[in-house]
Amino acid sequence: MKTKTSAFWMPFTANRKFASQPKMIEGGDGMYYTTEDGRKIIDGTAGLWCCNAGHSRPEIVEAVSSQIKKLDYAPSFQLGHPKAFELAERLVALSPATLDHVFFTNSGSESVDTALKIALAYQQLRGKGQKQRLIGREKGYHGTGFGGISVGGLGNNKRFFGTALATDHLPHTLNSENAFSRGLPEANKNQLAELEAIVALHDASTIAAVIVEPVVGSAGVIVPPKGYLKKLRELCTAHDILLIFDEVITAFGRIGSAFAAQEFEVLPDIITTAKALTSGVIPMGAVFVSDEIHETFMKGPENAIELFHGYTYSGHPVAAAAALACLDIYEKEKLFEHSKAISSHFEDAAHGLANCANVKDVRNYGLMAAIELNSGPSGVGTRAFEVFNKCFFEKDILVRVTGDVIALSPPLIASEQEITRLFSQLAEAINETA
Ligand code: PXG
Repeated sequence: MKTKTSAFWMPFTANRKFASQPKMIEGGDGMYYTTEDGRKIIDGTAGLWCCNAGHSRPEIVEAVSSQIKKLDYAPSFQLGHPKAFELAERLVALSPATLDHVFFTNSGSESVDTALKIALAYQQLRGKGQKQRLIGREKGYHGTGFGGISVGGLGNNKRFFGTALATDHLPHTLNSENAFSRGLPEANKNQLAELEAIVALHDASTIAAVIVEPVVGSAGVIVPPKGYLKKLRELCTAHDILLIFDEVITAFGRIGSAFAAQEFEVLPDIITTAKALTSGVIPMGAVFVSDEIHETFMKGPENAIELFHGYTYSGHPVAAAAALACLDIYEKEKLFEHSKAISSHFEDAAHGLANCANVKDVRNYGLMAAIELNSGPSGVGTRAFEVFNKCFFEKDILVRVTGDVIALSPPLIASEQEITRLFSQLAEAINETA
């Protein structure tokens, strides 16, 4: 029976276009989705960059169902349940040393808002209350809360919704001279000069934090130039500004290490995560906070609430059970190591599309890749959207499209053969759309 589509107002979707040609997914298993018409398609995007362990893993299904039977819900306000504490301990064992405290949320957007609020409150608590400005970056995506869109750098996500917070933005690092770079592009421009200019303009005494995605996801896999993140850390430290890494996409093996902070050997003060924390099975996010920041809050009278912030579902037992089962899979199957091991095959496969029709750039790091096309005759995004449709309906692969960029981020369980097939099907779709 055809599904009725009018009641569900779909997020970030051309709703009327969708209704005219719905793309429905009815099942998931490992690397594959099953479509409404019964085709098995390769999931080239891990859902929305989140299903790192693959779909419908029996171990997670079992952990979730037995948790619901035992304890479906318990508050985390002035109460606790053991799974949330167990999960926090497991997580800080994975995170960079000194980021030893975890605040639970339910999404990446909530993780970002939480991180920004902690940064602002921290500055007040240590007597630097003037430090209230937040610095994001052009093309940054930090979710859709008012905090996230304020520091975010994508015009469409901001322009209808006012200007909530005091912000400024670093320039993005996409540079056409570096087109077709494999992995990290060369640092052939001083892309952080603007941070010095921003500090000169507003003064460091008014700036609380800088937030960046270590590798930009949503805006089309923009890989940091060599040395950029280290330099950013140095400048933040020199000006007494907190550095927040938004790792909602990059954490949990997407680029080979548990966190991008470890991959790039740069220690931020706060890391935001969500998505692959539970492999997308149950919504959950986690914000990792440094000892120094946490300590600053843990002063004052012991009976006083230290941070007036939290969510009904912070540390939800079923989400915590899903996350623990998911971390077990990552560990047992060595999926972060596997992700790293197959990343050079993935890189070769992605750059194998450099000569396909209308390809303008190929970018990659870890298991993230972007194939950027020249805009089609009917405007930005139309050609890439056509490729997306062809992939879904004819080539049996799922890819992600933003603007003219086709993004790939398969589950970490992908085999070399599946990656080869994913890119060869995509190459056909691109050439047939020329
Ligand atoms: N930060 C980053 C870096 C993200 O990528 C969020 C925050 C917000 O997370 P939630 O869970 O609130 O959606 C994200 C989300 C895409 C795409 O296709 C990317 C995201 C979400 C949906 C689609 O690029 N990233």
